[in-house]
Amino acid sequence: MPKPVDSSTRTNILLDGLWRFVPDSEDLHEPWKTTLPGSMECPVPASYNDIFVNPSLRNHVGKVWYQRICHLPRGWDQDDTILRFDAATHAAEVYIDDEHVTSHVGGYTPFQADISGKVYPGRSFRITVSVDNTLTNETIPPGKVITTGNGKPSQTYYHDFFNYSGLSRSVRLCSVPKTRVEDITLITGLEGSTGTVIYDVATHGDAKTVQVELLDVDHKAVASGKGLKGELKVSDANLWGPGTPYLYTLRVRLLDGSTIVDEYTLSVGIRTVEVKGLQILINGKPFQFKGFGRHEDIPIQAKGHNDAWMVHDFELMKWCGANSFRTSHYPYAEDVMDYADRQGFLVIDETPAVGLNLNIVGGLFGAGRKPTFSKEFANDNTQKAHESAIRELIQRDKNHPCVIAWSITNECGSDEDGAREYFEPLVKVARQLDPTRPLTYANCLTSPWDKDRIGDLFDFIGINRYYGWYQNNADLASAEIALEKDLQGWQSRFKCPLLIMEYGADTMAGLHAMEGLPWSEEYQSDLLTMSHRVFDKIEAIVGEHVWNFADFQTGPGIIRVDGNKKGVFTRDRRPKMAAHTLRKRWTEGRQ
Ligand code: GCB
Repeated sequence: MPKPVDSSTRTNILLDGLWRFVPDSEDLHEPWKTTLPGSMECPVPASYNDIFVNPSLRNHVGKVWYQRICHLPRGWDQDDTILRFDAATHAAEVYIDDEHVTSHVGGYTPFQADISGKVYPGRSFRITVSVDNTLTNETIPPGKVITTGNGKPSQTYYHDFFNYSGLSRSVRLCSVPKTRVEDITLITGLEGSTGTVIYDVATHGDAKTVQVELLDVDHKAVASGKGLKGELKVSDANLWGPGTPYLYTLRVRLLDGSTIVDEYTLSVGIRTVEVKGLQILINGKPFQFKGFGRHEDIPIQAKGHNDAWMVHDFELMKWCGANSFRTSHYPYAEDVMDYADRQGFLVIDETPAVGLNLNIVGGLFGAGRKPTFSKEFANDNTQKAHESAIRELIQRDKNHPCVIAWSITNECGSDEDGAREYFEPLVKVARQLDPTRPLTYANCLTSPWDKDRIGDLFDFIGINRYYGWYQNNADLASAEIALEKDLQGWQSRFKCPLLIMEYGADTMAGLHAMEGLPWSEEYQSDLLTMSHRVFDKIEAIVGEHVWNFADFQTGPGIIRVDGNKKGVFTRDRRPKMAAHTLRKRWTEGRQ
């Protein structure tokens, strides 16, 4: 089902707020059959980890239980009732009263259950959900549960952000007609000044007549069509573009005679994306990316979606002069994608396939190498989970004009045996699902240009580099030489656009030093400036995304001080010196 919308035929009730909550334990038997024990309540949407003052819950491994009582409104008897979770990190089992109604694996994409016939208008019912945060070598992202010295389970993982868990996005009850719009796929194009919108509508039930209209911002119809598939043409179309996000509304109506059986509306941005030579063209014009790798990460609520923080983050990005970001390292809340559509930000939309690399630490610090693509780690089941993550991401976000590319993995072991065999089929799936958008991945330094085995499968390549930080630390002069040599290598071998997807330095806000001291605000700013000098010399570079927009929480470790500090803003969104440096470059063209 497409994202829930309100319309003349559809109603949604948000189930956000406090839910009963309890971590799983041996004492709980079929807890969905009764009221959850204890007095804990957990807010939705929020990760549960930082809500309670309880280290063992913060680091909990396994299931937690959420529960609430709902009422189905009187009058909800004609239509179907859908229970929709925008996300549950990472796996969920859902029960209505005593009955299991659905399960889902994958922490950042929506799922739903048709609960019609299990709930009754005017009567209450109980929703119970278990959310399991366990990561194994066969989940995306991967992880491993180990037993610590004191015999307790502990979740380890291969990615650099905290394994925040729970119901971090909204839950809704949706009333939808029995005959309804079930899916829409749009492809927009341009023929001279005429905009084209190819549409393909799928329905549930037997729709007699399908009427499609494209409305402008004043709600005037500018094009219309009939039937499940067709093409709309808009002469002198207003285009969706970076900073100029014109959105039309596609209104699909299913009719029985003159009765509207279902009405679904969707924002449409008419725009094109193309990779040509060393450039990425948006609406036929070369685009230069300025922006960030980000995280969904705020104090207390953690990965919980929050509109106030979202709007503020976009304002800060605009202040810097940014025009784009990557959803590193997982699909962000749908509200973020909708907002990026409306604000005219370009988004590189990434799957949660981060950590498919057993050699990052070994590669950086010279420890022994282990095979990533093997029975023991990224195996056939991992690949299946990865494929499903790609399918669910593209299904969810395929109609967003802001999404201009799919990134199917971050920093995999792309130089290793088995990497090509693992990725080639996944690239094929992604291209079948969406032949219109470029595909990319973020390359890691441990798989350099002369050893990488997958770069040619993609339309452009994302490059993550930390010269001046993990390499040539405190020596920006040598870092500059090494960075340039590295990027020249990629350009000469692959002859495709290169987007710098990560570069940066950990920085303690408030630490100042006159001369090149890593962790100081000056050093971070100097490192960015040094990198910009190099980027500006390389023709294939189509822009830069700084790592990271803001400081974020990670698992504990000797190279992390209360998280990763590479933000140009602190975790509470105060600017470091680097934010001003970026603003100068991105708004005034100064280096
Ligand atoms: C990377 C990863 C990112 C880390 C970053 C770092 O290459 O893609 O997830 O947070 O490095 O700061 O080490």
